[in-house]
Amino acid sequence: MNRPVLVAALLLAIAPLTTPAGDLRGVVRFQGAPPPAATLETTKERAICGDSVPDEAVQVAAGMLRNVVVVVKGVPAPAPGKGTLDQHGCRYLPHVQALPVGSTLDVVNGDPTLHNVHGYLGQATAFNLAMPSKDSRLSRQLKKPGLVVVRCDVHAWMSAFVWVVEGPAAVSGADGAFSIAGIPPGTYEVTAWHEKLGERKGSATVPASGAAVLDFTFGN
Ligand SMILES: [Cu+2]
Repeated sequence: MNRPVLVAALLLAIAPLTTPAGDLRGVVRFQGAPPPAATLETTKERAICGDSVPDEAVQVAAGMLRNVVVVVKGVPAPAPGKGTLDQHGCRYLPHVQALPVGSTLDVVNGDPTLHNVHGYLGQATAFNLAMPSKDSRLSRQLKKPGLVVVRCDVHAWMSAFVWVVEGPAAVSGADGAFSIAGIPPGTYEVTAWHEKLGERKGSATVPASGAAVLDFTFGN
């Protein structure tokens, strides 16, 4: 192998290790007076479900908004991974998650009763899994991108949201913070989605190393 070819081959070999990538991080704020903490009344199987469950739609703590899905547009999604959707006390856990397209969703029933996990992608059923007893476990691959809204046909108050994303993504935590790693340097559109409060758009220029900061604000 002559020298230029050897050098080119070496560069190709080490390229994956040296591809520059930065991070995007920020917080999601809720401006104005947050709605008071609410509950959803249960209507059956109260020995297992309790009299009520928390209404998890709008969760604000110290002015920060939880469960906002932040997605970077124009960058391929990370490799498919795994997510879990559990059922405890007649709630889905987690309430909101984001998974790269092609990921596998493991569904678990932690309750000693029948739940079902009916996922809708738009109007169409993406999956409909019966979970007859405690520790029932099923998996489904999420092949199509988009928002999967999950409902239980037995317990009408149960809901969860699984965003099957085509770009790097994160969900804001209880402190409103999110962080997405491994983004190639560049300027990107970034969307922030909340189940009740809609969508916000922003733009971020991600450096070759280090982090870009982009905050979002929802509210009244
Ligand atoms: Cu249920």
